[in-house]
Amino acid sequence: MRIDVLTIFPGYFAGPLDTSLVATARARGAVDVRLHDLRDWTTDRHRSVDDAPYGGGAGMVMRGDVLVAAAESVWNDLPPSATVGTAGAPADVGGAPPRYVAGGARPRTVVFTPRGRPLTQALVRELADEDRLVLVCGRYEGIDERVHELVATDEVSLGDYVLMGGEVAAAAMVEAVVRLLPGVLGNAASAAEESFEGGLLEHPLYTRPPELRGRTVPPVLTSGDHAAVAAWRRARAEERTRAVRPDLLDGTGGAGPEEV
Ligand code: 6GU
Repeated sequence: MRIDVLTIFPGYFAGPLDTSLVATARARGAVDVRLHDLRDWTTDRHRSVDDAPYGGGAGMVMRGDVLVAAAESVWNDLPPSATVGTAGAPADVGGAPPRYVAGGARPRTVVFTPRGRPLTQALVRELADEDRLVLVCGRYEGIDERVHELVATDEVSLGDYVLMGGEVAAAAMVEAVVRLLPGVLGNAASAAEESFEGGLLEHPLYTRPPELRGRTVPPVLTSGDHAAVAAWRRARAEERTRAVRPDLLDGTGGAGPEEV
């Protein structure tokens, strides 16, 4: 899979991309992550990616011309010079029309925004099946509405709270998607047993030592009775889900099990 990330803070991703399983997946060629600095598509001396909102109001808005030019570049593997300043019409790349254009056919392109639909494991599974993902990180008070119309195939939020930009959400999505790619997790079963995959939160886990500050391990786990262990884990998972995420069980309010 190839993932392109468009951001004004490419340096933010150094940690997440160079750590642990994501780093290993990249080294093995399971995923090709490419970072792009949105300022490479700006047209002015100050390289500005934002401007004041039409109609007035507080805060700044991310410019649609910069984001559309960046998306068309990355979709079509064109250098910034081919699409910078093409707000009025798609880039003219020597006769042949670009394969992907804003508002037309385009790779799966996620714009991160608190107004998007929440990132769930169901969406992560869906995205893990794509050949390409383009992730667009918003900043400032918001993004020009025409970017949502012309660039986004998906609008995604990390949850019901406000961040300063989409970078954390993009890093979360990369990590969630990459761990589902073939060959990335050592033990395929561990992906299926995780919280959410069965519509429940994960049961408690224990490892050595057998006693920790006076707390022992539930005897069933050392009984050798596999059926009893499975029943105990199922009961604890249901108990925990009922206590902290009842919406996963009864379908009221939050995403139901089939949506998680
Ligand atoms: Cl994707 N962006 C911002 N700015 N805030 C958020 C978010 C995204 N998801 C939750 N809060």
